[in-house]
Amino acid sequence: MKLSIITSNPGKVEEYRHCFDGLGVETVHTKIPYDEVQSSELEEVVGKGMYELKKKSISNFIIDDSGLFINCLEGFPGVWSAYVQKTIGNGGVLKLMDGAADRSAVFKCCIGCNIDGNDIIVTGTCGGTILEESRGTEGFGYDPIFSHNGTESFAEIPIGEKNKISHRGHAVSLLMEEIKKYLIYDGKP
Ligand code: ITT
Repeated sequence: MKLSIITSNPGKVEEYRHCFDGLGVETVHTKIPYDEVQSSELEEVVGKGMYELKKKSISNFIIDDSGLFINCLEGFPGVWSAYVQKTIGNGGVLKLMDGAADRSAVFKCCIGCNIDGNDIIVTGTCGGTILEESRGTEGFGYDPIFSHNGTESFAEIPIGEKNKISHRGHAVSLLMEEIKKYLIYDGKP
């Protein structure tokens, strides 16, 4: 099985490669621009993105819309995570949370997968907390300020460990369950 990972984000590509390597799925990184609609739902962004790509006759691919939802900021940056990371960055998010008692947050990853003419959309989550300061050099994006266990940040753990517990790792497990169902289904009623 071969899937194109369509994204502009090299951090995502590395995580998908690492996840899929052990699952017998070959991945190819492909950069194809497509319109990302403005929506408050990751699933809607992914659904419309898949539609755009299929209109261009592209098949057997994965797209990923993800984000960090911080409870005391009412889910911000959420679907605006990429823009917020590029503008105010982790330092800006920490400033917004200055003095916040509730530092809980959830990472979400919505995968849209087109495989042999079938569309699968799954969403993985990972709950945790926002640390008081940035820590670590691994990973990308919000990894230095997010901790799944309240002690180490995602940027302080190796990629293999992050994949075991992360929103993206969770989404890949859900996706593989769906793909397996479809592979054993022979089309007969
Ligand atoms: P593509 O749309 O091209 O895939 P992108 O970086 O713009 O790349 P998103 O629109 O899904 O991707 O933006 C989500 C942002 O959330 C991303 O840019 C990161 O800053 C952040 N993010 C997502 N997953 C993350 C993770 O596992 N660790 C840290 N930050 C993450």
